[in-house]
Amino acid sequence: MKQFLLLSLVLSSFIVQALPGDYLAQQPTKDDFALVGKSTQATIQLDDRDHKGLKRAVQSLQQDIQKVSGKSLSISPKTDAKQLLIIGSLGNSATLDQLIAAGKLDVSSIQGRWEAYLIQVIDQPMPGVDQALVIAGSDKRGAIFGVYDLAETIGVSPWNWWADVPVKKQPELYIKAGTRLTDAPKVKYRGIFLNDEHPALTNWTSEKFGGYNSQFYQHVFELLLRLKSNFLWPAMWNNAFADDDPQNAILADEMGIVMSNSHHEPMMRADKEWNRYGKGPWEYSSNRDNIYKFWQEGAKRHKDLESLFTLGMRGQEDEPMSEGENIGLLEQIVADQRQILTETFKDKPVTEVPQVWALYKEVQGFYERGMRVPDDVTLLWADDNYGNIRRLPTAEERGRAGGAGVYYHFDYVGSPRSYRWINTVPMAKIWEQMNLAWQFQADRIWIVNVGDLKPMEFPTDFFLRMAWNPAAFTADNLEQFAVSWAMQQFSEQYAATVAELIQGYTTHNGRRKPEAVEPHTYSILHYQEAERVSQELAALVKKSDQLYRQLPMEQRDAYIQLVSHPLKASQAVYELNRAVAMNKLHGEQGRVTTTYWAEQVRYWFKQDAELTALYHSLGNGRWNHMMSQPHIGFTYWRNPPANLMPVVSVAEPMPVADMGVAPEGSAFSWPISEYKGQPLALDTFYPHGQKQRAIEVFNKGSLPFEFSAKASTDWIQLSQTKGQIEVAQTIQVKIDWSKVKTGLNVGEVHVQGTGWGGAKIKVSALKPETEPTSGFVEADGYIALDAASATVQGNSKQSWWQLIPGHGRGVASMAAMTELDYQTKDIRKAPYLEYPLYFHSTGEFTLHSVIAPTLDLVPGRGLRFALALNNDVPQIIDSLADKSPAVWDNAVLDGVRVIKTTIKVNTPGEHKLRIYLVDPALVLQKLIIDTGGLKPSYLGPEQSQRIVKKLSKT
Ligand code: REL
Repeated sequence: MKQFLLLSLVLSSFIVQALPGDYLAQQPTKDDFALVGKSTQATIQLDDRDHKGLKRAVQSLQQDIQKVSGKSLSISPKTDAKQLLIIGSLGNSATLDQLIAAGKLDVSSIQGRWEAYLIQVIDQPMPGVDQALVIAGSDKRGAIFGVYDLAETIGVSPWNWWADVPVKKQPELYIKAGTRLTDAPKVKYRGIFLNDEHPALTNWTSEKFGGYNSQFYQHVFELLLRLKSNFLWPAMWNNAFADDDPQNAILADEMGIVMSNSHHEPMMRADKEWNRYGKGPWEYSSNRDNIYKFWQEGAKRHKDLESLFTLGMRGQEDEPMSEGENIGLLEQIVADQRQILTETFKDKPVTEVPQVWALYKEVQGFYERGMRVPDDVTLLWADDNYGNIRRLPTAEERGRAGGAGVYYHFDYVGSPRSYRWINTVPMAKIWEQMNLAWQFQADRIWIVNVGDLKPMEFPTDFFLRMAWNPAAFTADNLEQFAVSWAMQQFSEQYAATVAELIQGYTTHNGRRKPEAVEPHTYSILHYQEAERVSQELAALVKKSDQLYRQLPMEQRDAYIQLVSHPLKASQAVYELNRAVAMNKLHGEQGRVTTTYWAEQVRYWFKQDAELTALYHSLGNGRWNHMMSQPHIGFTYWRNPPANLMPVVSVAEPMPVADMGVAPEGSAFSWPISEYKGQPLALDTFYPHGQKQRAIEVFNKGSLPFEFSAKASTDWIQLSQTKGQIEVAQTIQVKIDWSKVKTGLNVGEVHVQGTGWGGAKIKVSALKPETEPTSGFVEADGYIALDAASATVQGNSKQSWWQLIPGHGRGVASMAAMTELDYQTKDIRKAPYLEYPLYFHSTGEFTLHSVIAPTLDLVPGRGLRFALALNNDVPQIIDSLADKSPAVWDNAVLDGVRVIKTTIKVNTPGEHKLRIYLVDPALVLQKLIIDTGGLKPSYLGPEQSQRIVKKLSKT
């Protein structure tokens, strides 16, 4: 976190290329173009002939300029002003033609390209005009994107309407003289899928717009265009885009959005339309004629509207086709669908009608078993619904005319657990996966399931901007993007903190989605894990609240939506679960604090409801319903119908004093331990391990009592030896290592209070024979390493280990990357990560390699790495050796896969652990070597202590 902040501060004035350019003059000179000058203002010139969608965008720009500067620029087809903002698409603007003919404008950089635009300042463009700013698009959307580029540049965030981000007001707006920039997208279709939309989005749309009609969709389309995207799968749970409001499809086309339907809705017809109009069963083998006609109508309806036809067929409501529907039949279905398209599009060959085959869920299996579609159809590979791409094109597939795309998820309804409530996907995870898509040339379609859209502003923005130009995003500039993004939404001085907070809460949610966090997820017994996470979140919330108080009033609503709500709501769900776990433990131990934890559960449950209510009250209910997705009380994959307050126990304390004693790391406490025959002990102390361990002395009754604690030997140090207990107190136990002999030392702490005899807690301290000289030191029964602590050896242009900051459960991960299709031949020559270790013990130990839940997305390759101790022959590990559903379930819930292997340490002392690169896409997060004392926990222990060898002076 600290590293992140530092980097952010250093770069806070740096704008990532992916955000609009810096052609707005902050200190204008007389040569700059005055869009809005002191006493002048430009006229927007737009040809009457130009696209209606462009006109709409220009009108939005006009309003944006007004919001920013207070001045309303007029829009005119004429060129009779001194200062002109000339906007047009090539071939539809006489003014652009004139400038090109006069040699004033060179459009060769955009001509003939898909969605390209050029923004240029021209002096004396034509007689009578002093200066012009030209926005020329190679086509309709190119021009629209140019217009919205200018809107962003003058200070209007794409989230102005959708997240109440205020515009950055400036009375005068100048564009730098000499500005000339060209841009065009790298991924052809870039879009979102509105899905799983009930209750939140559906209730909101019906309250605000009366349903999923064109008044609603107009805002979705505009958002997409402002984010320079062009593609939509509409909401479909109980909706049919083109049928609910016939204007929907017409408006999409007019504004410039290419419509399609989700993977189980072929031929531009919604699933729900079949319920409304279909005759007979949705079974092609038995009801071909009716389904054929149904599809014919879809093709006809969308013939003149820009569309991407989904081919194939699945069962209704996202189910596989019924048994008996086989590859042969599916090939027939695609052939029939092509036939329909051929008949409908008489004016062009069917190969020029954009079509996609979504290889989602079971459909990928059809492909793997040999089913093929015509070459011009785009193959849409999907993730596993949890953000891990299942497959990317092979070299042969990359040669297909239709190319490939990727369908990704930020939201999902299904097993092992739905996640529909809040943003849970860290930016670095999206980058890591979509960068692979880009490397493997899956660049025709990038579509992401954004659920209700609203809580996914940041990842959606990131995904779509990355789709525009994936090459501009590298592991090294991701954090800069977050800062630049934050700068666009809020004042510059808050940007670094905003980026840090977003990174903070998404790292937390990436560790485990709130819906899947359970009371027992994070350990309340070991490594202070649950408490540590609690402190991390509390620190973020504190920072967030401080920032909130400093923020100008007008930025606060946006801040709640984009930063503080998701952070605090994630904290509430986490703390609720921690409190349930504490309530259970304290209940079992009979503590008076049981009731305190029950109240904590109620507090966080109420807090969650209040956070939702606050969100819904913003702007007089502007976002009412938007956070109404139930998210507490899951018992299986499906969400509960409403948030469910967990069952808690309440203690009725005895009217006397009664002592209990619990050592850290143990669910047992005194005196229960006596009856269970479980002697109490603290985990063994090591010189380089945990510094202190706690003994809790607690009350089970309502009257106070005196206690005393005595160590049996002078090397055991206690933070206190007596006191009065009303509720509970903690005695911290430390070791005075100067008084400890080499080998195992055993003593005890005797705690006396009420009750007979008192509690005796065994304390052991193990002083190894040798003093560690260098490396991460074995202590407490393990060595834990953060992947990013490696020394990287042997990186080459063909294959390399890449540090990805902000990735994974900690601060960074190490990813195996290679040139496309590169195969590691000689593992000994492959790049490797090296970790210096220091062992006190010898033997066969289990190494836990914690990796991202990436899949073997390159056919024929696994997801392998190799490991070796020192110069041993590297041992190849197939991280996907176990492909059972249960293993996958755990991996996606845990956000990591843990691969266990055995390593043999023959001698104590210094060793080197090496992790060799074998297959690309493997991402290493952490390594833990269990030397016999590793305790169960979710994240594993924090990194072990490292001794750095002092260089001897020469
Ligand atoms: O994430 C998906 O693509 C599917 O789950 C959806 O298409 C599907 O509509 C699901 O929400 C319906 O139950």
